[in-house]
Amino acid sequence: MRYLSGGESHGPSLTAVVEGLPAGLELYSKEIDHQLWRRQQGYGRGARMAIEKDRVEFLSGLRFNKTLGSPLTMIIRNRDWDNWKEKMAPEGKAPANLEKMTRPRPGHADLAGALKYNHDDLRNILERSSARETAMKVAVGSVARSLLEKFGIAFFSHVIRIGAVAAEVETGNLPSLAKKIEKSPVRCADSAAEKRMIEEIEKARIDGDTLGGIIELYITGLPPGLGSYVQPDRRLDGSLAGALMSIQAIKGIEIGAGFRSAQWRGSEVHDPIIKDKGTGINRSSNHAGGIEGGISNGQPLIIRLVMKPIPTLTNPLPSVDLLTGFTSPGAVERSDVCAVPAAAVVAEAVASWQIALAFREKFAGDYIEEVEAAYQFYMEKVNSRLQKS
Ligand code: EPS
Repeated sequence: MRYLSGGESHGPSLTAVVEGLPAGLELYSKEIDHQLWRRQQGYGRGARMAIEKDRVEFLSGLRFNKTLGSPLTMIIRNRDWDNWKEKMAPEGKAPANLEKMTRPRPGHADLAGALKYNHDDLRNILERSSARETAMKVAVGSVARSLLEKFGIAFFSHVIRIGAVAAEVETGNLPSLAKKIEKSPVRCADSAAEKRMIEEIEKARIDGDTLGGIIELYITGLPPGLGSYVQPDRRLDGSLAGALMSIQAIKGIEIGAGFRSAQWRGSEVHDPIIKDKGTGINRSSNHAGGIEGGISNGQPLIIRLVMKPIPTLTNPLPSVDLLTGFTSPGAVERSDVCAVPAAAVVAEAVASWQIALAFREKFAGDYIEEVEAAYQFYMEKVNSRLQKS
């Protein structure tokens, strides 16, 4: 499977073409729209989210809610386009009063992008580097998720830190806390931490500043055997890390015990293989976070992501005006104070797509029944080898 997307933040729409889905997969726009809605939530978002009401439209590849096996084209219209038609017109001349953006924001793609593409208006960079693109990441990921959910794979996410405030929530409890997390404005099940996170965001807003944080993903129901050790680019941990790090503002990733593995001994890090009466051959812990040797091992996937604070500051850092050459504060654009809760939903979607790629590699097939048959054949073998009753 593969996909490409296009679209500027204040252009007419975001578009994606997804290829390689099995034919016969049921897809419903209302399910994708629900994921798009989840991404738009979260305390600390800016005024833009009051304008947008993201909805997907299918333009090809689907008939009577079933995929055809042909490219699936999806579009999400930008409501804000109404306010940008002249300034972002694909054709014609720039309006006479167009103000170019010439003061790059430290931490944003502005300066490096201007040098790379030789633009003198930084808007030509920020429009595509903007996290608006994550709306389509979520739509594409939701399609993948629809496929994986048929095979019992479930996705959970929560926020375990915003700025200085850390939450205390047991990762294994995420499925039972899912409802509470969905209702939390910061996707946090620890009520005391939630309150302090909201206070931190308010303080940052007053100071013209922004906040990052840490997201945790918990993915259950994966069969063992996705990914491979035989070539570096087939390792599931490598491909997940690459894809998740490509989400705007993500600066670090750890899988399972991650950075903590450095301070423990091998006997403390590795997960003993045990024989359990109920579940057959199993593990007594999951520090590996569900991946060993680049392959899913049948345990839940546990991934943590660090998001840096958003670079657009209403109290901006020093910069240089590329037009005049004089020192000048970085440009101020309407933006969010904190988008960590939204990034958690994006991370679920990106992980869905990446896992679906590995799933399709293992369980190929041009139509859904072919995929199901391959999955069942394999799982019967796996369950018998793991002595599961
Ligand atoms: C973003 C800046 C803001 C955010 C945007 C990401 O957009 P605007 O400049 O239009 O206010 O709202 O996020 C989204 C539009 C979105 O859908 O998440 C940026 O500079 O990255």
